Amino acid sequence: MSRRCAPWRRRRPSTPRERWNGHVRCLAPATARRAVAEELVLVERDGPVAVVRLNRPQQLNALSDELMEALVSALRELDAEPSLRCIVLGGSERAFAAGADIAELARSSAIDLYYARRVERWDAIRNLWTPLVAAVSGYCLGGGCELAMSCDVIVASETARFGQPETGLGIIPGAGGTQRLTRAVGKALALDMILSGRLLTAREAQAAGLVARVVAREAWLDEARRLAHDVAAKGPVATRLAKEAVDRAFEAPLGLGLEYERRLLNLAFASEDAREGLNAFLEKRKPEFEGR
Ligand code: CO8
Repeated sequence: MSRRCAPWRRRRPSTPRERWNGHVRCLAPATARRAVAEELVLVERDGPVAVVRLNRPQQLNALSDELMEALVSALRELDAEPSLRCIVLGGSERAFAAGADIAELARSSAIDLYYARRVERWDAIRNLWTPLVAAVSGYCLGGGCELAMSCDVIVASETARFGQPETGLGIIPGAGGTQRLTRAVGKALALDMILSGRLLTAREAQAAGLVARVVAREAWLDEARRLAHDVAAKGPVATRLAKEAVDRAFEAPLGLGLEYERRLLNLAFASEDAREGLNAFLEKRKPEFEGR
């Protein structure tokens, strides 16, 4: 059965179509936008873990405005789900992400960038409660590297290449690269990468402290999933508070950071999860955390 297009469909010939039982189905604009967003970001649930994959393979997952919008909205939705305990964020085998979309940047004025609220999207990722594991294979460059660094842990395939090549385009890293990379690998290596465009191999990135685990080419996603399931098995209140406390280590002097940690420990201690975890150990059983 094929359907006639609604009048708005005829006025907007560029609205995406969907193949449905061999026929073209016309999509209302909101539905069409959602379909496009769903294609740009693939979400798969695996119990308490979600795997979110960037999906612009022709452009090596370059982070267009549309892709970032879809990504942030998918992550926010997942973050609000109480049963979700950890998120894996990955790309394809060839590229985690090759940076911001250069064609889009070239078309933008400084004022476009200023008003585009792009930075707010990056803040939204940083402010997620749920622990995020970046699963990196292939190119992880520019905004892609900044995206991986916005996650809590990076698992890399031995094929991964990390870099901040923005100065080669006449710009500088703008989504945290100059700050997070420097904190992760130190000033000497960060400046080497940012000024010369040097790419780090996965092993170099691991030795420098940017990457937590390096695995064989075929294992990048499975290892990230495995790690996410390990995180998901822990007390959810505790993993969220621990992430918050570690992040604070990069923002506050030691004394304030220790004070913050003490307060978060008290908060964790007051949770039902803490009662459950401590008692389960004494009763020699597996804890059943409720995230409260
Ligand atoms: N943007 C848009 N398209 C891209 C990008 C990109 N970043 N990277 C690759 N592509 C496209 C290519 O144009 C090409 O498209 P087509 O087939 O239509 O010609 C396709 O992807 C495949 O790329 P290549 O043919 O170049 O593939 P190679 O294997 O030869 O090279 C590289 C792979 C080395 C990754 C190469 O593509 C490259 O150097 N890409 C650009 C890397 C880069 O400079 N990234 C930094 C971008 S700027 C940035 O990230 C700033 C972030 C600031 C954020 C601010 C937020 C507020």
